[in-house]
Amino acid sequence: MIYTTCALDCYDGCSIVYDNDKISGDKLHPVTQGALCANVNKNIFKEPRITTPMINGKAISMDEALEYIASVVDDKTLLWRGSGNVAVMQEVTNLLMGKIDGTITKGSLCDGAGEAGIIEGRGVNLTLPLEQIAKSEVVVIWGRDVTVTNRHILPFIKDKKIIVIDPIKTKIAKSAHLHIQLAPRSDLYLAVLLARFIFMEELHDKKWLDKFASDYEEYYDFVRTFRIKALLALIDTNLDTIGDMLSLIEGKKVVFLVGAGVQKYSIGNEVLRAIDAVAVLLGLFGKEGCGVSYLGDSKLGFKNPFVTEIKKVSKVDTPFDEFDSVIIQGGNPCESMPNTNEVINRLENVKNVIYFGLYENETSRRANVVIPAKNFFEKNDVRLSYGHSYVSKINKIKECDFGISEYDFVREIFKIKSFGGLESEEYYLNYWLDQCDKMGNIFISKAYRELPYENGFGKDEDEEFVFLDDHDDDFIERKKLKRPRGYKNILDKENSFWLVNSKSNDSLNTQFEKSNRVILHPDLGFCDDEEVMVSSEFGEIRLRIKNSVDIRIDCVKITANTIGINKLTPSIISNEGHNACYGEVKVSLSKVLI
Ligand SMILES: Nc1nc2c(c(=O)[nH]1)N[C@H]1C(S)=C(S)[C@@H](COP(=O)(O)OP(=O)(O)OC[C@H]3O[C@@H](n4cnc5c(=O)[nH]c(N)nc54)[C@H](O)[C@@H]3O)O[C@H]1N2
Ligand SMILES: Nc1nc2c(c(=O)[nH]1)N[C@H]1C(S)=C(S)[C@@H](COP(=O)(O)OP(=O)(O)OC[C@H]3O[C@@H](n4cnc5c(=O)[nH]c(N)nc54)[C@H](O)[C@@H]3O)O[C@H]1N2
Ligand SMILES: [Mo]
Repeated sequence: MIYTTCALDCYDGCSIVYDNDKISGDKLHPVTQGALCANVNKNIFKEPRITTPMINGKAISMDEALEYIASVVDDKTLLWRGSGNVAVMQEVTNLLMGKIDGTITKGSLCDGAGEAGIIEGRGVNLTLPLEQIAKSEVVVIWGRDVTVTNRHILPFIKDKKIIVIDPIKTKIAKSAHLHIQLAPRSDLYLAVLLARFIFMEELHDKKWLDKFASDYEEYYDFVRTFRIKALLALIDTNLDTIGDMLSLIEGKKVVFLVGAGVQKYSIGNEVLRAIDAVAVLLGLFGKEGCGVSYLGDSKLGFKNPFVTEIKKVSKVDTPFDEFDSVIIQGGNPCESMPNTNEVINRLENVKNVIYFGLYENETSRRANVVIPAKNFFEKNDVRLSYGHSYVSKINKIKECDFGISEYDFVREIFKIKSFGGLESEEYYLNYWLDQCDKMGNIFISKAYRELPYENGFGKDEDEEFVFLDDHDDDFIERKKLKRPRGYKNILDKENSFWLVNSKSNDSLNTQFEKSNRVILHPDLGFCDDEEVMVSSEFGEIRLRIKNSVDIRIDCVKITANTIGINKLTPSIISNEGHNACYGEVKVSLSKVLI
């Protein structure tokens, strides 16, 4: 029997037991509790792997491939790393970039805008322990699709009063006590409105605020600069609903589970800061059963042996064409990055596109050098988590006679180029583990706090919460729709829909099952399975219709595993946190003329 851990990019980071050639969820792990999702149980084994290194479509040996890569990488090389595997050893390739004076990326396709907002307000992004979530009375699920992306949290929120804030009637919204089906990109306004009514109804915790967030009167002035009627219209809600929400949370132990969905916008940082402010006003930080949970900073508190001084370019709007060689590791930018038409154009001007991954995809097809990787069952590693504070070892459970691990890749290229200074794999693995605390036989992150922000905000817990005091938004100005040409618009009304991004059960971003669906409201008059052209100012894709009453009529939902989705999305960068803004786009629909 061997214990290991799932390295897929997910809140849950499950602990796995390997026995008799079978895997199962670790029953004793506090988060996994014996259950694994379809992605690890099934999909990962079904997906055909890349087994041979290739140069220009010709199969070659691994040694030849590594010799070739060693001969082309230099100071005009970019490493673009995705999050196909989120374990710590992925970053060992930074050491190679350091040696060759190469370039890596900065910014995030994922949670960076929200994290920037949290840091502005709280000073540091601490993870709210699941044990505190379990002690709450009311759970506000705000832009997180827990039954899809974070299902191991479900036992911790069972039997609680649930409020869901999401433009989609998600599975959990259907059984919630209250679902606010707000317009996309209006979360900031909802949080501002909630704050206003908290003040008006004197629900704020003055005693606590005087100590931990004493600028609250100024925040009251700030939230009063917004007109209530205008806010209600933007959010598409009414005063009764706001009242219902406040009466559910008043005087209760409340946790907010905020997901990536609220911050895929240029103002994503402000959204998190305004949501935090709602919790702050109610005095919900640093107390049992209370707090705001977001995607945590899993490396917080650790010394990272892979941080070296390296040049950086944007991960969101990457100037690939400024490099001679681009190494793409653990990612699929030709599908996952925004504005993929532009990504593909730029990559076409790169001499050497080196794809280092597990599966064939739109990116591997455009690479002239392909290196098969090993998956997380085939190498040792250490897994931190953005959903909880447990740290687990990834232990190799099987040998694989093809592919190469990231550590071996770096070691071989160091050898060929006679670079020194690389420590053993063991050394790096222990470097991470040795920094952890231990609870019984479970490793736990250095940044773990039983009650985060109990003594205050900031790195040293001696600062106050910093409220948002400015709001500047030019989205309405930028949102100029171009109508698609060559297709007849069939809608009489304004043909402009929010693109709602979310994930799917049977995929992990672009890995595993693919979709070709656009989900929209039946009142738009399309038939199921009908083909439609979805267009934005950046590109267009053909998809098949799936009607659903769970979606607002002004939205279309396309999941992250849909082929071509990012032809529609903009490569703009969030105001703070250098994040992608997948939601900041309106699309139009046209019937496909046969
Ligand atoms: N429209 C839209 N786009 C999105 C999102 C969205 O919500 N909507 N979500 C965004 C988010 S949150 C994220 S995190 C990004 C993710 O985007 P990416 O980081 O590009 O991740 P994936 O698309 O999952 O591609 C992962 C690839 O990693 C490879 N891989 C897996 N394991 C390993 C390994 O151990 N070693 C190596 N070398 N390779 C490996 C696999 O071949 C796989 O193809 O996508 C973003 N894109
Ligand atoms: N099965 C599975 N699990 C995954 C992943 C996967 O691909 N598949 N991906 C992993 C990754 S990389 C990440 S980052 C996490 C992300 O997981 P989550 O934090 O759950 O984030 P998303 O799935 O991006 O979006 C969550 C919800 O936000 C809603 N939403 C969209 N726009 C808005 C808005 O403007 N306001 C509000 N209030 N809600 C909005 C969507 O309808 C959706 O229900 O999940 C991880 N877990
Ligand atoms: Mo993500």
